[in-house]
Amino acid sequence: MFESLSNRLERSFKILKGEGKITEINVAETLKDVRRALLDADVNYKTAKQFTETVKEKALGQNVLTAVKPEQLMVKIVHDELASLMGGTATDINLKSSPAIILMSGLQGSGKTTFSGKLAKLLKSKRGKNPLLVAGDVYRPAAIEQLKILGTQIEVPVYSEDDNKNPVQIALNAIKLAKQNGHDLVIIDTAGRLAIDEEMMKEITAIKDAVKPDEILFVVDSMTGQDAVNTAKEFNDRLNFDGVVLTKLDGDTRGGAALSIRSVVDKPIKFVGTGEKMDALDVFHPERMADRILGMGDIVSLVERAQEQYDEEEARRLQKKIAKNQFDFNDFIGQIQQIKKMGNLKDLASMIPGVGKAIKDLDIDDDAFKSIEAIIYSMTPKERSAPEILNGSRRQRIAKGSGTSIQEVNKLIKQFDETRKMMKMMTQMKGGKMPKMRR
Ligand SMILES: Nc1nc2c(ncn2[C@@H]2O[C@H](COP(=O)(O)OP(=O)(O)OP(=O)(O)O)[C@@H](O)[C@H]2O)c(=O)[nH]1
Ligand SMILES: [Mg+2]
Repeated sequence: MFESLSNRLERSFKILKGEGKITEINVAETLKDVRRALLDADVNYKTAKQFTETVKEKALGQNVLTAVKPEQLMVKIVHDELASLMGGTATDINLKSSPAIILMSGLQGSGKTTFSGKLAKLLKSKRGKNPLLVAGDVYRPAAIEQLKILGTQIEVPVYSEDDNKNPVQIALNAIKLAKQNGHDLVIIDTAGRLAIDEEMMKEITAIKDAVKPDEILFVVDSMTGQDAVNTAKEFNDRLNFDGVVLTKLDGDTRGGAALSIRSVVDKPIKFVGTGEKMDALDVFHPERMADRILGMGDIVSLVERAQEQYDEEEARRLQKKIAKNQFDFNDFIGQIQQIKKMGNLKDLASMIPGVGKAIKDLDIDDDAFKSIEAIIYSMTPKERSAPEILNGSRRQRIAKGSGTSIQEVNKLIKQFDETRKMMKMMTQMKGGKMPKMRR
């Protein structure tokens, strides 16, 4: 799977081999190569550009970890960004209603009928569901037959009406029957259609409006690369589907669809098909897919361990300084950087239970630290490490240099002193334990 992309990325990381650290220059060279690899894998141009820009920012903003080499750090950053590009965490399908109704959509031959069977089998065996498959492709008698054969194979009943050419009615009748017979899951297979075929698009919209599905899944052949992404966009504009199923990942697909769909339609990939057999179905996990693409799981965990260790050492170092009342402005600015790295302040604060609602209308943004940072950066290194020496004339100079006022500088220093005292007290109270900092 994605073999050529894997090889190309691996080669890109080699550019950093032997380099002492990540610099503007070597990172640019590496990422030029990464971008080319992505484009060759048929990743959307904008997506590839955005991707390398994010990686660059992360790479240059990293702490220098002595335990890992620049190329290893780069593997880890690219890995995490690949996972985040594909949606970050796995997204489950919605099966809360009874019966839960799942509607298939997609182009001809994309794999809808095969996937309908696979999904019924998976949800029956792994989630204890009692599914009913519905033959909603009324245009080809062979299509109904195909679903019936699959149904027999996986021992799931198939609802069909051989003489009825109205898929809306068939779907409604099937749901009625499902309720009578205690099926808690209804999977509606539909005919393949082109987004440009207005009649056919109206038909699936009518089915959607009539049955109000809990999940509309868009099934797409991953071999079609960028076309898959474009079709996804067209179907999504019409149907506002809930998730994507990527089929035929067992072939020599280059990976473009898997990597670009999320960033183009902003809908999660939920399943991947990896063969023609009824059990060739995987729940999609962005992290695991990133592992597979890079095939460098050991490096990723190595860097993770080093980062954790760095955090622990850093916390220990700070703790010592606080206990000795040596916490200075360098540490202070380091802490501010850490907080900023964790992301948007308002988002962070709203994760604290009860705080979210309270700060909804408050204007907290990441500029909150701007003047604090400006003041600290206007201090000399000596002043930062020995704040005691900050007399009146030094404060005057800092205010001028940072574009703030002497009052603001005084206020910050006073707050800093108080914080320092409080931190010292806290470490004494808690027996010297500091909470671990996370990046
Ligand atoms: N290798 C491979 N083949 C697949 C996969 N999924 C489906 N197929 C094959 O692709 C072909 C088309 O699959 P169908 O399930 O009939 O596709 P469909 O979307 O229902 O097609 P229409 O009903 O004609 O629109 C069949 O030969 C399947 O066996 C997959 O994940 N891997
Ligand atoms: Mg079909």
